[in-house]
Amino acid sequence: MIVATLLAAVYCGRAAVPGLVPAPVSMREMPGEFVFDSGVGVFCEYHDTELADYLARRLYITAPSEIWSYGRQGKYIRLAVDKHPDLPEEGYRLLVSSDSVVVSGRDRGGLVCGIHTFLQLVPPDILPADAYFDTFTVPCVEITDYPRFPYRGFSFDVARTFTDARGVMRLLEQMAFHKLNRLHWHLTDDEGWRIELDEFPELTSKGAAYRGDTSPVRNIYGEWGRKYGGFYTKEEIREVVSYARLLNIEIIPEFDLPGHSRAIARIYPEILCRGGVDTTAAGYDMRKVWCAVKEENYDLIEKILDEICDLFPQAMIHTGGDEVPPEQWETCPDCRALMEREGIDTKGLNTLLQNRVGEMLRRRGRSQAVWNEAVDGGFLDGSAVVSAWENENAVAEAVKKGYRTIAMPSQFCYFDMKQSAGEYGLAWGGIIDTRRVYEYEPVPMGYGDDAILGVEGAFWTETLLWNGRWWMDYQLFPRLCALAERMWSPATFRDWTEFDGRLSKYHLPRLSALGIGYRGSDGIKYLPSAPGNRIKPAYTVSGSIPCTAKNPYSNASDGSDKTFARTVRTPLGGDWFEYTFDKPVECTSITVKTGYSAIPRFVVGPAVLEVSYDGENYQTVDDNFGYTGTLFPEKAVHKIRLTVKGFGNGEEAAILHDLMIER
Ligand code: TNX
Repeated sequence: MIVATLLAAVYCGRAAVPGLVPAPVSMREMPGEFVFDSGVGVFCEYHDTELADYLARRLYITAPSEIWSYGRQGKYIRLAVDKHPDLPEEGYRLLVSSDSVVVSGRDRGGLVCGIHTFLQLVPPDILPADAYFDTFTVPCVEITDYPRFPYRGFSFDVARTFTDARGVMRLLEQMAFHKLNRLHWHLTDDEGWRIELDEFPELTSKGAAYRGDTSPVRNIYGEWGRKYGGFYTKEEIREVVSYARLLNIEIIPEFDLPGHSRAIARIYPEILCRGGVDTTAAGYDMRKVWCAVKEENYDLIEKILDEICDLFPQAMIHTGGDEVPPEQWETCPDCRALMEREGIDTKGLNTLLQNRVGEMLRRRGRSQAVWNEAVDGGFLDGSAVVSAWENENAVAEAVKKGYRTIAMPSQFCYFDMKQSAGEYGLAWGGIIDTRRVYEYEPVPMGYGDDAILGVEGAFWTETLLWNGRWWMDYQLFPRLCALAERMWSPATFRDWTEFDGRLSKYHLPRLSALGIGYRGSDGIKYLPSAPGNRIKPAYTVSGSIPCTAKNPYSNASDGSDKTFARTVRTPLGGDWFEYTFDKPVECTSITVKTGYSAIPRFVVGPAVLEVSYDGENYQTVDDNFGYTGTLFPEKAVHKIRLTVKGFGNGEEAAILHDLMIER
């Protein structure tokens, strides 16, 4: 078997045309190949040992990396930073010949990009973290390559749904593999505060890092009562920042204000306005906007920025400014007086606040980035970088006004959007498939490439919740590969058929090898069942709460996935729902689905899911049921029951679907 695996590595992985993603500016294939064997070492210049170690680790070279000296004999891989006056920043040359591999960056960033190109040239079998090969081959090529845009970003929301430091580092590796160089880390929002601060330990200890249950922050999506979340310690943040730096990725932390601030406002309600907005309708203070007048607020922001700047040395800092609901300022006597005095409206007040916060950053020698709404006031400081997300107009507007602009219109760059009509995900920005991303042109009409700083993809996580890592992979890949090509490759490289072929033939196998659960072009990858395995035996649904006349219980057993049952009120602890089969059913799996089918709202959980084989005795299948759950029965199933726990879902109703039963 070992021999067979080695042969497979030697022969199958030999790519006739190495299909790189993103496509390099120029590549010349040459006859021959570099045969890697256990005698090959990695050599580097004195200051780059960490990169040499990184490459050695990825290739399972156990010999220590060595400092390069001329006149070496034998085969080698050499990493260098050389003067390339003809190459732009982050450019590199990669030369694979039969006795050596030389990766030569115009700067350290270029070297990192070149290393990742080389990692795409090795057979995919080499890429898994637990693979080990004594020998493999790489085709001889000569590549000269450099990026189209200096800023190639990805924005990751860890505030709505927390992803731990390891998960973030996994994302960094995926980004580096596609030559992205900026992680915009969305660390604060209404549903969570994820950074540990020395001066304000309550933010994490009192629970702004957790939502649901006894936490002061409640869920919006999913279950009102389930407690979940987390935060990063300073130590973890430093570790992530340093791993990012190794991979040529700068992290831009976001402290989103003045809106999107419910989590911090739940801990420090004194930051809110003195206003007459109704705060109790939800049985919970839903306000989320910092008062723009209170001087103590600016003191607090200064102190928070002190600690953020310390954690992210030299970085640009994002201070939000998006989606500020105007009502709270409109009803605050202090904010109203300020707006009157300055002759501005709430948009202007957002800009005024951002300029004050920007000033704090500039005093610390830092750049400020803001969402495009901050431009709307008309006097945003000219040094601010604008993340233009609402649409292509917002990009054009920011460019026209002369701001350094990051193009990330949601209609092309938001990977929380669904990829086809029937799939899970949001749709307000449209249905975005890989082709739509690939065909996106980020530079506004009439401008050249240097009109924008670059491009950014985004993954917002309010709907991620329980489906976790696989859904993230599914949403990011291969759409991120397509966007990476727009960020890196020349504008003229734009042939969908060629890209699609290159992707499926060469790149998807690499993603598989890296353990990425990408979406297949048919959307099949994640479907839990093979088509044709589904059976629809007769059963009835009942419950402790009546359903509406329009959406009765029978809708959850009518054989159609388009109809659903909807209760007349929210389910509370003790409420139950039951599915009773006419005849006990033999099957391999039964999936219980509740809530909307595209996003987790109106779910039944938190609940206990039970099965009964005899119609009388129940066995627990899942005592932490959220919105869906699958059971793999041991024998014919008679009944299935859901019993609601705790607070219920915090919405006005619950929705139940047909069971998905597999033969
Ligand atoms: C808009 S993008 C938002 C986010 C949401 C996202 C959902 C932006 C600046 N604001 O708060 O998570 O839509 O797609």
